[in-house]
This record gives sequence, structure tokens and C-alpha cells, in this order.
Amino acid sequence: FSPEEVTVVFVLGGPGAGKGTQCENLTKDYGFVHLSAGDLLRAEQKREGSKYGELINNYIKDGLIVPMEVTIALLEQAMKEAMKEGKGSRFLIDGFPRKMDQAIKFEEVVVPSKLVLFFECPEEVMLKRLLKRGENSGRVDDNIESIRKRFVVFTETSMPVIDAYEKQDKVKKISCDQPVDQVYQHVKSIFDDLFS
Ligand code: UP5
Ligand code: MG
Repeated sequence: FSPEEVTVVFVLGGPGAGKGTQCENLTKDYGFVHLSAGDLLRAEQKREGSKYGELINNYIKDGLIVPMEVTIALLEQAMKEAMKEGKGSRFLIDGFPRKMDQAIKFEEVVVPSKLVLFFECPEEVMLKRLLKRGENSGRVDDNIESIRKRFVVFTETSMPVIDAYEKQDKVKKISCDQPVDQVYQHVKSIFDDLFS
């Protein structure tokens, strides 16, 4: 992909910060294609004949980061499909990159990102949201043990990615400890400036 041809926005933030929720809104209003790395991994995990099913399930349950070869291949494939189907060439990549080597690799082999949205949210707020969602989400990682592990991995491994992009002046920070509509107004103001 060439940077003239496609636009990639990374959407990052802790577990339960509201990445998926806000991406859905952006998809409707700005014609971006929403690709959640977690959703792609969960779909691959369920796909009959996938050689990664068991591996993905184990990593997700423990809140660990799946080897990047798997995730990058799924993202690249989903981007190609979306473009072939005429869905557009502007992508919200949600929940990826979660580790520095993934960020470097993706930008090298796929395309450099234009912008990084960082959804900032206190842990206790995210915890409450995830436990509530866990009542009926069916996600193997929406339980207290897995959530604790996801928080540790986010702080230790994924925050440094955001810090690195901050040094490149690529990050727009959004406070997520507010109602969905209010958070979206802030996101919208950023997108109106850059993408309308
Ligand atoms: N909610 C949302 N916004 C709200 C608001 N403003 N006020 C009140 N409630 C709000 O939201 C979570 C819940 O909160 C929902 O019930 C929502 O209604 C409510 P959501 O929008 O789903 O938040 P999101 O940030 O998307 O949370 P998610 O749980 O999806 O975040 P994670 O980053 O933990 O999950 P993801 O699916 O990205 O990854 C899961 C696992 O996959 C990882 O732990 C890892 O094991 C693996 N993975 C990789 O290995 N590599 C990758 O690149 C990506 C994932
Ligand atoms: Mg999500």
C-alpha cells in the first residue's frame, strides 16, 4: 500500500476504554473502514481449519499479545479485501499496535500511520465497563483474572508505543471517562479538522 493510496489511523487505549464504540461512530460519519485487531483474531480463532485457533485462544485468555506475524497478516488481508470490495481506503486500526516491534513492522511492510488516537481512561472505570460487558459478551477475557492481566500488559508493553508516537507528534489524546456522546464530540472535532 502506498501512503497516497491509503490512510491509516491507529486507535489505541486500555482494555474497555471505548475504542470499538467510538470507531463504530467514526465509520458512520467519516466513511472509514473499522478493523479491530482483536475482532480479526477472534474471527480467525473460530475459523474452521485455522492453524492458529488454539494459540489465539490461549493468548487472549491470558491477555498476552499474539505473535505479530498472525495479526499483521490478518490486518493486511482485511485491508485488501475492503479495498477490493470498494469499501474505501481509509482505515481505523483498532487495538493495534500493542507492542513496539509490531508498530515498526506494520509501518515498514504495510503503510505508515497518519495519526494515533489515544483513548485515555482510568483503570477503575475500564474495570467496571468490562465486568459489566462480561455478563453477556461471551469473551474469554472479560473476567477479573484476565482483565487484571490485560491491564498489566497494557501498562508495561502497549503504553510505550503511545509514548513513542507522542514523541513523533502523532498522538491525539481523548479523555474517555465521560458519556459516549461527549467522548464522540471530542473525537469528531479532531476528525473534522483532519479528514472532512
Ligand atoms: N463503553 C464504551 N465507552 C463508554 C463510555 N464512554 N461510557 C460508558 N460505557 C462505555 O467498550 C467497552 C465497554 O464499555 C462496552 O460495554 C461499551 O458499551 C462500554 P469498547 O468500545 O468495547 O472498548 P474497547 O476499548 O474496544 O475494549 P476492548 O475490550 O475491545 O479492548 P481490548 O484492547 O482489551 O480488546 P481487543 O479486542 O483489542 O484485544 C483483545 C485481546 O486480543 C488482547 O488482550 C490480546 O490478547 C489480543 N490482541 C493481540 O494479541 N494483538 C492485537 O494486535 C490486538 C489484540
Ligand atoms: Mg474493542
